[in-house]
Amino acid sequence: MCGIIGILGREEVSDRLVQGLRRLEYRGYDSAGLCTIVDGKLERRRAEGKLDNLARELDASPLPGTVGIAHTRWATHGAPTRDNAHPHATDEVALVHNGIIENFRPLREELIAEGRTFTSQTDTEVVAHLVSREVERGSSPKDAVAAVLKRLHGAFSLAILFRQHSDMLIGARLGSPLVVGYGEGETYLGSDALALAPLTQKISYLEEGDWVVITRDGTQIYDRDDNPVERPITISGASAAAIEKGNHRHYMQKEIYEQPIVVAQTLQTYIRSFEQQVALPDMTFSFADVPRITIVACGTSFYAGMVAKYWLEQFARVPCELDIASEFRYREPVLEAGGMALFISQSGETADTLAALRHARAQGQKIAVVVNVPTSSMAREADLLLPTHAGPEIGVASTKAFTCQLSVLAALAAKVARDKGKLTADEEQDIVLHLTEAPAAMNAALAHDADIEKMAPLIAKARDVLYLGRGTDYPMALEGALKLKEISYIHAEGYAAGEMKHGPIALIDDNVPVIVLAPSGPLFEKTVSNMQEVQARGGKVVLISDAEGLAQASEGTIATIEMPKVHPLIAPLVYAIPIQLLAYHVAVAKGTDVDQPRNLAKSVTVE
Ligand code: HGA
Repeated sequence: MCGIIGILGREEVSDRLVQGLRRLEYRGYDSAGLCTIVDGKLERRRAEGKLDNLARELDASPLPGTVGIAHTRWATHGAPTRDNAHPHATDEVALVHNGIIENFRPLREELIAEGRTFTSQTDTEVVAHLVSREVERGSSPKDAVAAVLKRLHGAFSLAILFRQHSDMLIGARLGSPLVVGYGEGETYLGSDALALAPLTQKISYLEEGDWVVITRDGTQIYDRDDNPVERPITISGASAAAIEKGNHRHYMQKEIYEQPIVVAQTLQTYIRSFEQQVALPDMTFSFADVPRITIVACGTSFYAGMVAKYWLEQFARVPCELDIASEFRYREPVLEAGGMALFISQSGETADTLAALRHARAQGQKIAVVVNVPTSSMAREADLLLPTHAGPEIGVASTKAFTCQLSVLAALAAKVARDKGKLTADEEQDIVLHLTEAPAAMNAALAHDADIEKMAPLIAKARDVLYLGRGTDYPMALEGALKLKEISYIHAEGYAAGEMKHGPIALIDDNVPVIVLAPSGPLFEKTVSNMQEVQARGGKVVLISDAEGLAQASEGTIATIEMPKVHPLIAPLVYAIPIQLLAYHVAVAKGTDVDQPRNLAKSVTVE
């Protein structure tokens, strides 16, 4: 959330800053802004709303300058207006910020008492004034930043520009990601390697508390105690091409269609196909000794975690807790000694999940993470890193990262079960076999796209929608409802099918479509009974099942979506496709902004 980019360049930077923001826009799109130094003055352009508004502003009033910073915002403090858009500036200092300055109120009061005036409602502006005050008192930029960083509480990353130093950029990171990129005679700052992808692949990841002074003579990184430190330069491999839309109308559509390939790619690294075994990276601890697993995540990743809980308990017979990351620390969970805590996050930077990870680490838990960015903070803080190989996910509504998470979690469950002696080699082979069938089954599910598109208008006109499922289809029902909420703005709820009769069934009338996930298998009959209870009360049902299930239960439904017949283990991977496509087509039918839905942003780096 909130994207930052900075360039200390040899040539003019403003076009490249805007292009960099395009690669970061998925992180926030409430407003955007840019600042360079022109004729010894800090010059800004800022615009409310999408980046195109800023680009238009720059066309009308271009900004020269060879050093600059830019920002795309997801507002936390202050409305998404032009005045609240970053960069925030005084005459001396301009800066962009990702995160929250938790103690901004007393700092703001202190600065106002000294006669300073504020022009925004953001927490960020206090930092500009604090640094400026130090500079105005005669400090060097470096000393000014070192002094101010010690006064800030919260999680943030910053890129700072100084009026009197057109050859300098300073960056800082505490809790929100920031990378340094090294080019030919140029140096960059960015929220992630992707933002810098066409500029350079040579990247240093700043560690927690690090800050960096970039000048034309070189780059010096300091740690939180202001000691000069070296951080390795890695070749990122991030490719700007990976974030093109190709022939697709939206990133979300592209990412839905990529799933068979990226799931296969991911599974490949967790399966030894010749031996028909699951294989995890080398470990410093043994699952055999883990008495309990605590799974923590947010949003779609939380639902992947819920599916994993079903699998881990079923295969490995290990007790599993599941927590929403933003609640985890605050409910003071009791964590068993020797336990493993498993964190799931697409970005690996989700602030709530990262804070939960650190809490679990402090409680002596072994830390396992499933992330899509192997260089992320969570990846770097894990005892066991389980990467997904989904490639960059740009659509704000998670799709391919989710199914890749499920693939990794299935392999993990099988491995834990094997190490705990709860799974025979034959059973393991069986699981591997089913997992390897998943990509083809997902392709077969995608073949029903046109049918789903045709029935989407039925859902598009609804104000409320219910999703029902049982077993692992229950988290999938929750995920289906979340997808609808996120991109089509339809109020949707997911329920365990058997729970309907305990309350939610009162919601049923003929205006509320009920989408039932019921692959044929051991739970089919029970789910269908719950579906019939809904139909008996005039509910309008859409049934998603395989040919066998539809043949038995489609009578009286308003629509059906056919899925290939699959083993229950891989059903979540396959049934993810119709719920994603349905949300997608409903959103397109309603004309909402599929890739950048209102109020949301990807990679939630604030608590
Ligand atoms: N607090 C700042 C930055 C917000 C942010 O990083 N969001 O992810 C603001 O509201 O502008």
